[in-house]
Amino acid sequence: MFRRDLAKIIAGAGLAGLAQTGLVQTAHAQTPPAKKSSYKVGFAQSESNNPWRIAETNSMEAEAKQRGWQLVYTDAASSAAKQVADVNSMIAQGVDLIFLVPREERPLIPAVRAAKRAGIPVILIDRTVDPALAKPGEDYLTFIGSNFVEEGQRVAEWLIKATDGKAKIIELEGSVGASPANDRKKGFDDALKSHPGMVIVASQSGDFVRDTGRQVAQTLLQAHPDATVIYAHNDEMALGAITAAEAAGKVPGKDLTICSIDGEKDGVQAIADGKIGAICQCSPKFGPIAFATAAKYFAGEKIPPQIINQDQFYDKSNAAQMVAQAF
Ligand code: GZL
Repeated sequence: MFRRDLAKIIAGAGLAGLAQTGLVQTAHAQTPPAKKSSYKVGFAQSESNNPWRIAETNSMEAEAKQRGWQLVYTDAASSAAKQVADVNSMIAQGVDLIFLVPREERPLIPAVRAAKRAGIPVILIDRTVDPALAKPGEDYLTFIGSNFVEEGQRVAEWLIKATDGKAKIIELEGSVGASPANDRKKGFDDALKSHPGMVIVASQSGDFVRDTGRQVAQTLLQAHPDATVIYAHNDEMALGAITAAEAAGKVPGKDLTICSIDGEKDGVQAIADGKIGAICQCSPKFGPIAFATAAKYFAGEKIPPQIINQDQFYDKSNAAQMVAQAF
């Protein structure tokens, strides 16, 4: 059935028509709409459940206002299914472009493909989709964000030095299925494989949320009282882990080495206070780069398939003077 239909489509509509069906991967047609004085763009946010996400939304809204573009903003409230509906609604509204933070790597792919079929470019910011199923420059215009595998590697390298290669590690993972959670785990865990003294005794999701991170840390510290390290995929969960550790009578920075990713103010301050050892930055301030990339697209410039942010690294050598610039 499929082969016969495919033959009919090729015979009838030709490759262009075939491309419209999404049956074959074609390079993302970078044919922007006619130049306008301003644009109507969608921003499909995944949720607003921590300071990082709120800072990202504020950055995007500020940039839209500064440029005088109309922003169609949606918040999926931590539901990938709702985010799919939000993107489909933007397609129906005929926006000129969609900024999307796919909450999880797979559920958003059909919506990304639907936008392409509708001729609406999608820029993935901050998080990405499963690269085995959808590729930048083909299924969507581009991905702008950090290299999450590298973030995990950088924290692991710092930790190996900080513990002389000997640690029992509790890992607090981000939201299940999210690319930063998958890749920060991969980068960190793989970097430890050549160091047998670095043992991950437990790894569980705290959903990137402070209080969930606290509850998970409390449970895992009870199960592993001999743990010497907590690696959290974001500062919010690391700050929750500090509360759990202190409630268990442990002194962060003395009994436990805590490290994480993001670089929010409270996290960098905790380094200065000696409670967190190190944080790899992951800035939420996507507004300028996201809108500048969209403006280049609308001006007919070629957009690269990936634009990778450079992340700072905070430890006791620079935290005190860097707190002011943290988000
Ligand atoms: C990373 C971003 C993550 C942050 C978390 O780009 O998707 O989501 O690290 C946030 O703090 O919840």
